[in-house]
Amino acid sequence: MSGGFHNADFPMDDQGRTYHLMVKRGDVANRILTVGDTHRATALAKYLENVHKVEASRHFITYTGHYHGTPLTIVASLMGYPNTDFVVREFRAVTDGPLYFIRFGTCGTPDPNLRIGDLAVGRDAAGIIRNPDAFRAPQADPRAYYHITLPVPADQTLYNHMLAHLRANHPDVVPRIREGTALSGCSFFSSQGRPDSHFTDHNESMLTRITTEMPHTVSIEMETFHLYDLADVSVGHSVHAFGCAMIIAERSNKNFVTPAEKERLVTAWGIPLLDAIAAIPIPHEEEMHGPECC
Ligand code: DUR
Repeated sequence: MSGGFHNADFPMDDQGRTYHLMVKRGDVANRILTVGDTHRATALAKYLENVHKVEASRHFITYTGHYHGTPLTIVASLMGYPNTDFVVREFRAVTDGPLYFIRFGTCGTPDPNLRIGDLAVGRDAAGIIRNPDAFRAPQADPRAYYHITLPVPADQTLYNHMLAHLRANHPDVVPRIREGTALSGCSFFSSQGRPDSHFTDHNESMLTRITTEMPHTVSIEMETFHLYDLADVSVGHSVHAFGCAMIIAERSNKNFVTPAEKERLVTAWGIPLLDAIAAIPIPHEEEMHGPECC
């Protein structure tokens, strides 16, 4: 166990481990698959060789190993903006060179043409942020309760690589890839337009608002926008991001995924995505210092 953390601005212990993920230099590869829950991370980490596991007390788990010979990290990044922030910043702090984050999450969809089991891919992403100030006074405009941000595009080169690789190597799954805008709420409930009789959320018109203001929306979840936002403001654009999510909720008819179907989707989409991540070209990779695990 470590003797404590130093530097309140970016806490690290004496062994150079970060405060929330507990990762140090050598623990993280430059190609990263981020999934929401520990179960999905553990299921996909079975496909890595020479695995090194870092489990932090806050439930983050980082697996790093080789995927068909290529160093690759799979992280359980949990849910929402703050957890996404921890993962991206703490991984960035302990690595060198470009970082490639591929988010493979779950989502709902407002689009009645999309189905549970489809993969919603974020060509761009926008946030839906609850505005607490609006709740302290009556609002003439019901849109004042939630701010929908401007969309941030995915990393174009990474996006093209991922889609091209999936199309060339996994043509069977291609018909179920749905490209469009990923919307990331600051909550699973209020900002995603879920009714909750215990709270005054002023979100009754949210799904209609999404389908009229953001008609290309394929997914509603809680992370992709922050990932794209951070990648966009990374110094020297050293962070590259691509976000996709398997649809588990059809918001137009209230259908929700069964446990068996969700389990099946983890590898049905996870393996094609791992294949595509391992094939991401990294400039000057041979000169870089890779992870120490493997
Ligand atoms: N998620 C949503 N909304 C949905 C379905 C899935 O936010 O309707 C994602 C994002 C978050 C987790 O990580 O799953 C919440 O259950």
